[in-house]
Amino acid sequence: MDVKQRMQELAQARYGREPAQCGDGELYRVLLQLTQELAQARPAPQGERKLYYFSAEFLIGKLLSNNLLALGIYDEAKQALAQCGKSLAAIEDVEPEPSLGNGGLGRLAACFLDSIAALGLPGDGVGLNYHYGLFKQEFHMSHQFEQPNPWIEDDSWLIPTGTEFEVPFGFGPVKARLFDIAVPGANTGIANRLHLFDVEHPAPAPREGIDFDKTDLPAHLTSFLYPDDSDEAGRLLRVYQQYFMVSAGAQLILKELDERGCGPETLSDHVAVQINDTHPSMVIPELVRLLAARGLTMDQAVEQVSKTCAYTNHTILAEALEKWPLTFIEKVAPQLVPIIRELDARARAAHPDPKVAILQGEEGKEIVHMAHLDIHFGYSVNGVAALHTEILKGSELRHFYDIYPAKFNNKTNGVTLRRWLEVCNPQLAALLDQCVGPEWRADPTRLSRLMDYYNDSPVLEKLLDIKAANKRAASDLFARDQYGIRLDPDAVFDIQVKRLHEYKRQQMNALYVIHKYLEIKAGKTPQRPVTVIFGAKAAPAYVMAKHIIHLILCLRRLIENDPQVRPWLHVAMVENYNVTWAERLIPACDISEQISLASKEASGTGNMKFMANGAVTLGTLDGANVEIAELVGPDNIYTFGAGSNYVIELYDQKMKDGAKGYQSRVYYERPAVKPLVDFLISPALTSLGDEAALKALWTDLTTKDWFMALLDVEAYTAARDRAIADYGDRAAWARKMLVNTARSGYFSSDRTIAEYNRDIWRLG
Ligand code: 26Q
Repeated sequence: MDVKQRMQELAQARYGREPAQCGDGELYRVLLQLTQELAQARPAPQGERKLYYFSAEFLIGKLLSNNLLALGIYDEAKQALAQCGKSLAAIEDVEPEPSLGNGGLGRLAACFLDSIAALGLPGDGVGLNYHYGLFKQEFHMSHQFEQPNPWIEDDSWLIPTGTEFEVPFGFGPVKARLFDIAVPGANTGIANRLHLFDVEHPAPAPREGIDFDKTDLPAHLTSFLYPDDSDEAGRLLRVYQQYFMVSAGAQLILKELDERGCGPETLSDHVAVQINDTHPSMVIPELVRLLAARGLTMDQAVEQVSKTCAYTNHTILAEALEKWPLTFIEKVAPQLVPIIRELDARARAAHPDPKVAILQGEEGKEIVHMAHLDIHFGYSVNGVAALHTEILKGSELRHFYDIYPAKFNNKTNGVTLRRWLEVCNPQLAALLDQCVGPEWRADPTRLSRLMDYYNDSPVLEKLLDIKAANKRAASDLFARDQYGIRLDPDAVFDIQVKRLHEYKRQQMNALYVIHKYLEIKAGKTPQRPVTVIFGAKAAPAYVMAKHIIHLILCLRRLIENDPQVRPWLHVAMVENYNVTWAERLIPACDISEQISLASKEASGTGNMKFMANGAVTLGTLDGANVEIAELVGPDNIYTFGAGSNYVIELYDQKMKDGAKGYQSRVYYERPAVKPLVDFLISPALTSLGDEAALKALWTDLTTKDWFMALLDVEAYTAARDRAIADYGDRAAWARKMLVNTARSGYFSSDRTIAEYNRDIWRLG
């Protein structure tokens, strides 16, 4: 296709004008249509077995640039636009960003779809079409507020398919309507699909905030993505959403199986279902139910489903492991209850240890352990980084590993370097083309050839120049979109962007800010200015997370108003951090903060994106940081803090005797720590914000500190000061950047998906 010509035709047909006379919004819709036409003309890949990737979240981000790239017309489109005086960046600004995910798990699902298509594998996503996504974050008076994020416009990536299924809820049937988003594969001629189910009559957005009438369930099933929090309200709604997704998805699978001319007794020969955390776990009993309804015996149905479904675990935080009261399921989908009882009975007969039972608790108060269902009746259980899988086998799922050692396997996460390097950092991508050849785009392990330039001054200079340019660009966009707030591009950019959670320890980062602030006030200026950038949404009901945001925003104000400190230290927090902000900030980062309490972060994927873009990691030996450290070597990463074995030991001690194990008070009393923590309740800070919130945070840190920020804060401060000092030797720092990019090829999601296919899916 001649892109320029087609753009002209579409601009004329839609708006009666030449592209040069169109506004950015009009050109966005022209390019959307053009891209859709090309993607929809592509055939689906064929194979014996087809994958269905079930996930409650697909954090896909904006799609225009990625789809242009996958369709092989990115450069052509950019040029055609340039010829009529338009910029692709400006046009992309118009595109609304869907927020169909909380964070890592949702973004991983999006990277996986990109890689499945790029490898030419037959695999579709199955999820929900949330109209208002996760909330949009606003800051007022240094507090977070939540608003709906409507993203569906008349012209959107959603393709109505006309396919509908009835989902049989306890209160009656609800129609599920299928919309698809095309997923074209880069460098292949094929396209897969992301299937998003929607209700027939979606409710309008609430006028203010994200509360809605919970009694009108059928209209609200696909309104919001329920956030990752521990609050009770809305949990029942989440079970309704989950059943809506898996029932419609299971019916789609059986319909497609039938269309291929295959009987239900051959399900596992033709279908693989990947269950992305336990959110879609009800697909197991639902498939059993539907197969039985199609004439299979219970034995046959269970066998087929057990050879079809595979489960990925993304967390070891006990509170995030889904356990639903059986009464919820009785209400939502009563037809599943006898099936779950039957599966539980079969599991108990084979494995009498009550710890591995699916149903636990006394009659009438039973709870369903969703992960247990997956492990007994799935054929694969995987963790998402080497350390995480070892912890699952040795601690969290030890009893299951004893029973089913062969089911357990590791699949270290990866990210699509098409979005996270090619599109978001075109200058670095071009330099890599020159140094290692453009083949790295199809085979990221070729990035290791960059090591040949370890002592090449012009290349090292170029790396520094590109980083500086990316920092300036990020500063400009920050000033444009974040209330005119300026970042100093000459400062060290030290960035922590991820969901707000105590285990990720943004509060420890804030304690470092206080440490620097107090040093500067005492006359000790740092070697160079540092800009500390945060981006994080807190779940609306997660009180402590909201207090931490408040602390960060108060520190920002404090420093803004202090002429002695401001030249040296700057705190910025992005409002409504999302995929688009990630694409702007990651290429601009010098120091990547990955400071979770060891053993708590299953993998992390931001850490991989930062690494590929030449940031140096400051992190604990947690999740995939461990693998990053092995790949880059000790000179090219800053690690610190307690190790995972020690942390697990501390928790075990506390479990056995509350007076044993970690005692935050002991660390609080240390002379280097106390002033930092006490600053939270100093008049300097409390006068700027909500004294009660800051006091609550102080009390938590000094008496509980469940995620042990005070245990690591001294080692963290030392490691961070060392990193900032090392930054001054520009040539040495450039080498660290080079090594990080050179070693990042392993973290391509193409590699991860090739492993899933080889070990789990075998799509043929
Ligand atoms: C559960 C019950 C009720 C309501 C919400 C939830 C819920 C929702 C989302 C629980 C968990 C999540 C999301 C988890 C998540 O994002 N995990 C991250 O997965 C990444 C991809 O594997 C890892 O890199 C991260 O380490 C892990 O935290």
